[in-house]
Amino acid sequence: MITTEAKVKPIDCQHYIEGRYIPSKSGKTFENINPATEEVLGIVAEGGKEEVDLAVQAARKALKGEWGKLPLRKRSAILRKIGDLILERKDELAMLETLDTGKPLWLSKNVDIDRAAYNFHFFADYMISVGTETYHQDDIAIHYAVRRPVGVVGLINPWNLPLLLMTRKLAPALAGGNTVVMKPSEVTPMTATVLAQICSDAGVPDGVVNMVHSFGETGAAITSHPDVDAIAFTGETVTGSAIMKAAAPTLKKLSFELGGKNPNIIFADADLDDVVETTLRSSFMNQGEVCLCGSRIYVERTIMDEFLEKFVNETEKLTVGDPMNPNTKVGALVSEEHYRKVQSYLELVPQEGGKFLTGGKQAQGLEKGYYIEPTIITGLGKDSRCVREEIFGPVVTVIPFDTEEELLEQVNDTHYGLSASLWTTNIKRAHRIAGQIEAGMVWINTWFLRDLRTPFGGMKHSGLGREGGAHSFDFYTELSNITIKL
Ligand code: NAD
Ligand code: 6OD
Repeated sequence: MITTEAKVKPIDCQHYIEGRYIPSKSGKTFENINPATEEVLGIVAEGGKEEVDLAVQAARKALKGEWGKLPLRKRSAILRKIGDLILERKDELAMLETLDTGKPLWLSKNVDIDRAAYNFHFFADYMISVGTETYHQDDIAIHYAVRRPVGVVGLINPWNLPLLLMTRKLAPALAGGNTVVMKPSEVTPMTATVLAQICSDAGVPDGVVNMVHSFGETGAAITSHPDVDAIAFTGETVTGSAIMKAAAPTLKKLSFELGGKNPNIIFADADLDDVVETTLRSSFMNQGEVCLCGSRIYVERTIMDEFLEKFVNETEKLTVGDPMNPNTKVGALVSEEHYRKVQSYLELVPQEGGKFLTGGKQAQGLEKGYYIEPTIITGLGKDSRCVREEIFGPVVTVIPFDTEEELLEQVNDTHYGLSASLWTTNIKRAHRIAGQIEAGMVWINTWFLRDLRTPFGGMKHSGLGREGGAHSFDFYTELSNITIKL
């Protein structure tokens, strides 16, 4: 039995508009469920078009106010303070994130909340160091560019890394002088609700940060709103496509971080212990609910048996269960709906000719909650739905390969192109293969190693544009070129 005892009380969530928490005009609400226990955590205001209108109006008004005109150092200091306050409230935020998502508490603390704070600290530094282009055209003219805010930006986010991903957008948006309307996932509303208060406590003026809670239709009211200038979205590829359509009539600037079905490629000369240790994380961290997880594992045939023996053995040692237990490595999936989706893929495995080497079912001995055993599948062909579609759970397929040509053909035979990992000690091969993988990010002999200055994002159907450092800053600012005739 799960004994989830929160030292922090879960919270009811209201919208945050012009510096105040407010309920929906309609009075509508929905329940927020703890996926680890199936208990109701709290009540969430269900916003609609009316709340979106109010939030956009507030953001529009604040755009004309002091925010965008503040001296850079002052705005930077506010960003730094937001990061500091996130760290001060780390235990509380980590607890709320775990209650909402079902992920292990240690993971919320060490990955989600730490990174949320760092997103602000990073952009607080970045924004005061960044310059623009200047050209001296002989004795004819001097041209220089200035940066301006884009305007009102809609920030729409998924449930897997709620605060990490929201702050990855909010920090550069604020750094650029924009005002925002945030829409957290309806499945994980709590940390964004606290974040709004933290922004205010750090000195962000009322109306700069607004938030509406609700489902996809309300997200659509943001993406089609004529007074929203840009949309930064992370979520499913099909949702990205719907947003692009909705945003087209008003020609909004768009940034998309979408789905992935990432390859993890293991050559025979790799350090197998290192491979297995990292592959455990790249397969099952956050219950496999990370867009960067390597869910398609390709192993050179000569080491397939040795790799599988070690990988299965280590996978079976992973503790699945209570997210509050510090020994837990795999917590609960985020919701009943998502659990059913992952289960539906597991049911397909025997029909598609696959074999479970371990896992393949609900985790045993847990009466309540949405737990699935870490699952390793072999024997599936390249056209299997489990190999082609994003499952977004603790489920990986392992496929052998013989030649580089055959490997690359399979690796690139997907409309996704987010990330890849590549394991080999042959540097020439690493460079050769990495350059041919159709993915926005390729890790060699590692995974999930990030530097916020680097471009983050996917190609093909995995995204549009890049986040990180200059890339984020370019998205959240407009360049205006000024020419002085000499
Ligand atoms: P989702 O697309 O269902 O929902 C994401 C957000 O969009 C939610 O807030 C939702 O309410 C909102 N939304 C839904 N329909 C909408 C519409 N028509 N218009 C506007 N907003 C709408 O995604 P999810 O299930 O919450 O998250 C999982 C997905 O996110 C996976 O595909 C995963 O790969 C992807 N993801 C990608 C990255 C990345 O960086 N590339 C990071 C994390 C997650
Ligand atoms: O921004 C990051 O560093 C990061 N690791 C993001 C992961 C997103 C995928 O769900």
